[in-house]
Amino acid sequence: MRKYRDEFPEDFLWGGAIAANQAEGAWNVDGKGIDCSNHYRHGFFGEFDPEIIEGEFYPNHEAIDFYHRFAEDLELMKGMNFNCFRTSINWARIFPNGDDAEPNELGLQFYDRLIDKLLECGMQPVITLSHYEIPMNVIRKYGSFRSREVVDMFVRYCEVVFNRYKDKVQYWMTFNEINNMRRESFIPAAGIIYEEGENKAQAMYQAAHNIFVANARAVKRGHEINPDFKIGTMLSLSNVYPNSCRPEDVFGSMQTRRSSLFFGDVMLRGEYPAYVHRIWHEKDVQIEMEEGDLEVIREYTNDYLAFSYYRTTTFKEGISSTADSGGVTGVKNSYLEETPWGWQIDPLGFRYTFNELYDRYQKPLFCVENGMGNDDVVTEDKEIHDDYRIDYLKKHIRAMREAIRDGVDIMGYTWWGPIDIISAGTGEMKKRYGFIYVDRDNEGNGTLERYKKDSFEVYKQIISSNGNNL
Ligand code: BGP
Repeated sequence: MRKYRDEFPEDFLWGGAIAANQAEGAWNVDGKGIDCSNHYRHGFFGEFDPEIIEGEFYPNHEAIDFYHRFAEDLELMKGMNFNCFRTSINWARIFPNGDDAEPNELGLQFYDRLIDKLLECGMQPVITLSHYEIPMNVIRKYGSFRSREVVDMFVRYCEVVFNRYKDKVQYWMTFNEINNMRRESFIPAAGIIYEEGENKAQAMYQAAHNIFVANARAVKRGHEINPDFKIGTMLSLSNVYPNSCRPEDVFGSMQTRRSSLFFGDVMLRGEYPAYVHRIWHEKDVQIEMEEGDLEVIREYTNDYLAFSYYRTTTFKEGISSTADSGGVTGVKNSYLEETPWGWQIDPLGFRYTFNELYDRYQKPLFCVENGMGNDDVVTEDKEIHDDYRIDYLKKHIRAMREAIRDGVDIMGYTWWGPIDIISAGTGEMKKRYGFIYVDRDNEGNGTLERYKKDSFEVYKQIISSNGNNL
């Protein structure tokens, strides 16, 4: 029987998280294929350019040049005592077109160097296999995960990297924030571009089914390759409260939440939840399944749930919610303050979310994204006094400790964007999350030099004290 736990476990994973497409740059070097993220000038909530326009500025084509500067950057992370670091392998570096006969050796060599450097710095690599980086050819030629062939391509890509890094990487996650695929305009989540007049729910749920099969098959192959692998799934789970005690608000907020948790329900519990059948019935959705699909989904569930949590919002009946990279955007909560980008800060919501998820899944939880985007000011002495970030950080870590005391099994915490990177949602550089400042602006000007912010030392102290110095 588990006993009361007052503190963070000794083997708690502390670190930071980035994504290849928001940091690496080097978008077309060493044999890399073009991936969907390369087609955005103003982030994933801006316009998707079907063709890359010559002469236009695409922020992630160079990003912060992590591709060439990772060694220096990881030394800085080591200076904060990170014992883990989350990044993605960009699928298009390994299989530039998705359907190539052989993997791209130069792409693999880049990740060899990166992973070796992580290990040398004492950090466990935590690898996302698909973080908004689907090769464009997979989208154009196959319609992405609408097609079963893409399931095979994805599993093959996983096998290649699982085999290559089987003795170096233990922590994996398949798809970043895959629940975002339910949003029509959010192409990078699953690579689905809708056709005029088609039944979108049909296309979305079919692609989701194919992704569930891909996820389960990746878990299966991963565990065959190394039984010690921990392979999670990853969802965007900033939370939503009822706006009032009006029953319609309460019921509607549950339904909104379910539209996200649906993905976890299938991948962590191994079954389609009962409520989905009504949705399929009402939206005229018929899922094509192959023999054995349901068995593989049932048998190969994920080892843990990774998730992002930035904020909460509220649901009010009659007012339609929208979304951005932080999750659902409903009606503002009058009890909460917000960041300059309007994301409402809610540490108790973090504790609430941990409890909610553990009650539902009873699997280890890993918060792999939490943080605040801010427009930092650099003084003449190149100092950045980011008290607001320190405050956010401490309050969320305190809330996480309370969740541990509540009995929730939490594996680790990786702050989103420990070094400033390109914003996923807006493509801005100005929306900074880092403890490390990068000298680059929204138009791509700057020296790319790195400076420590005040928060750098604070996070270092927190990690050194295993979450006690708060
Ligand atoms: C999540 C993504 C990240 C990340 C984060 C913050 O949706 O997984 O890639 O960027 O949101 O969003 P933004 O960069 O838009 O502030």
